[in-house]
Amino acid sequence: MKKIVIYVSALLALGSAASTATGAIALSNLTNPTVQSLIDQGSSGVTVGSKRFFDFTFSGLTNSGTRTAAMVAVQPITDNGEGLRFISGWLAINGFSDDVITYKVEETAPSQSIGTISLFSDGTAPVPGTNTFASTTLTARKTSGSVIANLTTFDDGKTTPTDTTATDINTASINFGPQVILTITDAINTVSTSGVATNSIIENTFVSIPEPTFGSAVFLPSAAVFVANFKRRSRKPVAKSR
Ligand SMILES: [Ca+2]
Repeated sequence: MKKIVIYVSALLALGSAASTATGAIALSNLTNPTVQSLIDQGSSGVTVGSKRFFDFTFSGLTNSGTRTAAMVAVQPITDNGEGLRFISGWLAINGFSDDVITYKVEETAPSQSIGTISLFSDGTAPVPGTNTFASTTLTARKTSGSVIANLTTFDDGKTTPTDTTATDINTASINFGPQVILTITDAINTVSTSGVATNSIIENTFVSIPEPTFGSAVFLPSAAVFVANFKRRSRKPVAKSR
């Protein structure tokens, strides 16, 4: 009995050591975090609820020079999922700003996996003009590198009386099969040739779903097909012998 207790507590210690070995810290514990703070966290990253965000990179370019990761503030999203809110003064006046943020997101909760991604942007063109718009594209890749999601927002500030230009879309979301780790690329663009385009908030939100287990509704239909096939196969020799 004593041996079992020691064994179990050793296992528990091992388990807790494994979960903290990454050194990830809660995003809410960082003071005034920026994308640079997240880059500094390296492969340890930060957590928002049960999601871990790590391996951040940043590149920023405008027509008048570069932008830095410290110019983009970060807040945790904890409503209707878990995610990151990027805040900055993206602006284009007869020019452009192109930022690219990449990172990895992992669902650390046991028996849970990411099944939905949502993208929000408040980008618009307060002074509409030819070829003047704010647009953000989120690409999610599996660990294999294959693209599982591609979401885009677009706003050129022209919606009335009828939106004769491209339709303004400020939110986009997609559902897919459960994924434990995803690589995310956010391309945040403002473009202007005659007006003014702005962007100040980008949100990436991830919703998890329970991982399918044997006997669950997800697996039952395929199990039924397997049994049916098995029955069919096992009947064949009988049919032959007739
Ligand atoms: Ca439009």
